[in-house]
Amino acid sequence: MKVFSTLIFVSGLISTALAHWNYNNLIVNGKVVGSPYQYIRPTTNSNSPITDVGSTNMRCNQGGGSGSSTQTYTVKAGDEVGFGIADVFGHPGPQQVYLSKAPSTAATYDGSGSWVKIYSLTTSSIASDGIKWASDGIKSFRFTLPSSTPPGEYLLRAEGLALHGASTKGGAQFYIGCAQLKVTGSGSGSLNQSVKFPGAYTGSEPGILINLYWPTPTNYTVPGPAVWPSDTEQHSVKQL
Ligand SMILES: *[C@@H]1O[C@H](CO)[C@@H](O)[C@H](O)[C@H]1NC(C)=O
Ligand SMILES: *[C@@H]1O[C@H](CO)[C@@H](O)[C@H](O)[C@H]1NC(C)=O
Ligand SMILES: [Cu+2]
Repeated sequence: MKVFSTLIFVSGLISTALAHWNYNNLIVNGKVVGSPYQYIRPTTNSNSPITDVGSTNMRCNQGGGSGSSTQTYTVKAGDEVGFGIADVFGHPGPQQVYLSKAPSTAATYDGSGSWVKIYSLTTSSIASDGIKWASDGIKSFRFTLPSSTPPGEYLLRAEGLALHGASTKGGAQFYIGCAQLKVTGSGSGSLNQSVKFPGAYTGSEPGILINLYWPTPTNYTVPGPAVWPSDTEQHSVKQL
């Protein structure tokens, strides 16, 4: 029995780590640019999630506070961008992306400024057997960098929220990765509807503190501000 339970314990650990992910590839206009982590800040916690919404690690993950080893990729406002992952979105929940303008360069920016949400991929369906997530079974997602994004250097922050253990406060898991972008063009939007990290979440939102399994949820409210510049939630995904 002892051997048996040890085996279960070990395989539990393995499948837990295998269910996790890192955002490692930047996608621009339909293709991966560069090599993994060339334009995305690496983390120092392997693929473990952040669970303390009050931590500065909510900005760009543990070890992502500066980008000295990361390059900055030039895009135009209105380009299509996206993220690829290692290895699978192995836990249920939404995928959201936030954008923050650097005071000077993206590489030296710690993410302490204001962030707007520019992408929110949520449920594909909600039925009597529960919520189906649009990120089920995918390995990448793509979206438009708003054409009104003003020129400058930015951090583009992918956030995957895992809700399998979210029925108690602090049980939700945040998987985070920041890409460094230089945006060109003549966008002149105002980056309003912004939030800070930490600060954007309290951890008690109905979309963060939620029991996915019982009673079966019949609705889902994604946490965070409205999507900028026009409030649109995505229910299906454009993969690479
Ligand atoms: C943000 O700016 C746009 C365009 O100026 C405006 O329509 C919108 O109401 C603003 N939103 C907020 C939350 O201030
Ligand atoms: C679902 O709707 C109820 C009633 O409006 C609300 O109290 C609850 O917070 C919502 N749940 C989620 C996860 O959005
Ligand atoms: Cu896990």
